[in-house]
Amino acid sequence: MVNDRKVGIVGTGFVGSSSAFALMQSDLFSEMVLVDVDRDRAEGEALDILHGSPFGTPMKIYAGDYADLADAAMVVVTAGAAQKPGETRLDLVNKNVAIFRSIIPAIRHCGFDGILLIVSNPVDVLTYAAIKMSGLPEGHVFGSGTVLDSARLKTMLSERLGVDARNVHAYIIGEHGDSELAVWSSANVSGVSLTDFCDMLGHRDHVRAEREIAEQVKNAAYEIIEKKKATYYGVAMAVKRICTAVMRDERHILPISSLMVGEYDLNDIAISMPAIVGRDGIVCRVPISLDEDELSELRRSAASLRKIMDQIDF
Ligand code: 6V0
Repeated sequence: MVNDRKVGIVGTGFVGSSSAFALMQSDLFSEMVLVDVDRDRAEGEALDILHGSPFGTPMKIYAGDYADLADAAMVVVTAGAAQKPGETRLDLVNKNVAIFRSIIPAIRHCGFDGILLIVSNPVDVLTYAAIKMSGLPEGHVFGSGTVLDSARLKTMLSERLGVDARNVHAYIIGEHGDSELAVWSSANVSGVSLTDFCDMLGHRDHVRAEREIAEQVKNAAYEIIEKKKATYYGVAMAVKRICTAVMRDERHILPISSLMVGEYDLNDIAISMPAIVGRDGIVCRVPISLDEDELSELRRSAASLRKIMDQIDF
């Protein structure tokens, strides 16, 4: 029996503990179990977060084992090595695929039958690995993908345009990493195309500005890691956003990483594109229109992921 008010987090480092802290304040769950190979770490984080919960909605928060995940409605996986300064997300691949070989079967063998959200990097490769290793229905396993990158894009556009980030509709799609792309052709501010909005504000050289912003989004993680060694608050809010879409059955459109089945002629690869997300996981993917350049960039992004995936025995 799935407990609709229970969430598990595997990996309680920077990202896992920040996600737990964000979820404690979300009112989505009344029970949260934290699992980590470093049991002391999981226990310490659980206690620290638990002690703050009476200021929100009191809930049960504890360190546990895989068996405690059996009836969770959602499990969020943030375990694994993180990027070091100068390292790309794809450099992490071998270390984290090896860690997934122990984590994912353990989650499955405990009887877990909920929604599995992958956050560890490289998130697209690890989402694919989790789909293959878990045996869960394909729509129940997906990655946080470019949800964070799209939030970074909206933040930067909002600052440039002087408008609420929630009125900015724009996506980063493709790999969550160096080959990701911004979909400028359909970017808009509350229905007004970005080009028209820039014209309205008297911003002239917006093509150059778009290029700069896309680069800043792509390099945001590197910049933060260079300055403070890790990134975690932004992604924790992305985790909370995705969990909200699932647990409240919002059918919200989010650029998660999921298994492609012919969209944009891509198959057997997990990559980010917008999808409707609800209580049963992925309701359907939404293949937004891309212009010719965007389509070839997306295919290039998929090809760079494929090159890495071909070296791994899933
Ligand atoms: P961290 O602070 O080193 O935490 C990792 C945690 O995983 C540690 O507590 C480890 O003990 C634990 N761990 C390692 N092996 C296992 C195992 N076999 N079973 C259980 N727990 C294990 O790293 P941090 O929290 O900073 O990053 C975690 C992952 O998130 C990394 O792969 C990052 O690259 C990734 N991120 C993903 C983002 C996204 O947008 N998808 C954003 C930021 C980071």
